[in-house]
Amino acid sequence: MNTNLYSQIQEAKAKGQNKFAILIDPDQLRLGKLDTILQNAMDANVDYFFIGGSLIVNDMLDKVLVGIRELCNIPQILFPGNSFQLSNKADALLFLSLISGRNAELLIGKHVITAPFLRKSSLEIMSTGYMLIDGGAATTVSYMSNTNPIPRDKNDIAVCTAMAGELLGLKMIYMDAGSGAQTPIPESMISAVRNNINIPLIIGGGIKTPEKALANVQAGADMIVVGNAIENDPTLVAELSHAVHSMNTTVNGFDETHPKR
Ligand code: 1GP
Repeated sequence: MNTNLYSQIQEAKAKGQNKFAILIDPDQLRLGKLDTILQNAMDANVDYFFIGGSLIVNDMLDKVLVGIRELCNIPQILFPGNSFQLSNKADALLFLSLISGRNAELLIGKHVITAPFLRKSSLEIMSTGYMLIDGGAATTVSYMSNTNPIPRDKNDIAVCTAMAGELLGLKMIYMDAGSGAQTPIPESMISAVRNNINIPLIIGGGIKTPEKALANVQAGADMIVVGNAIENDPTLVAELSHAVHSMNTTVNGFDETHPKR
């Protein structure tokens, strides 16, 4: 069981090394594709799996977590769309507070309900300020959360929101255009936020190409998350992972903080 993923993320950030995570939504996943995605992820040194979705309608969560664990040792981080998406079978949990919204339930309400379970669980808890950014069309997460995303041309709102999250003591900021977003987060917003916070910055939503992933890390993202594009085409894993890791310092050809598995 991995118990110190946050330290790993912080150390990588301090060394200027970027991380790549694949989002696996147990609802969307056709299980036939899981084996291919896992093999490609191991071959390409993917750093993490994020597991979750806005609307898990089946009971696949535990099955997916166990299935992945049997086949590979890439850490699994829960990215829950609601308080039912919890499982001790994962390594860690993004304890998300939806700081771009004004829905009290998602700022603190659900957290109160889940705190007793989390206190007893073996999960590493990573408190994360979650910021929805307008990705060009209404996404499941904006509808389900009953919140408005931050307009994509309002860098100042994004910066102030992320700064507030850091000042509140949150450990990471996750800016998300929403799964399947038509338009990913603009690089100008990523760099504006990067220049004003010190905690790790995760970027996701609508990233479909290695070029976009690279542009995002060049703009200051510490971690890139891709889901849909990989579900549609698992062969993209290698190029995306390579692009995200391409700026990392290497030792003897290998990422210093990411030994080949
Ligand atoms: C969504 O950031 C993730 O929360 C990934 O989005 O599925 O569009 O890659 P995509």
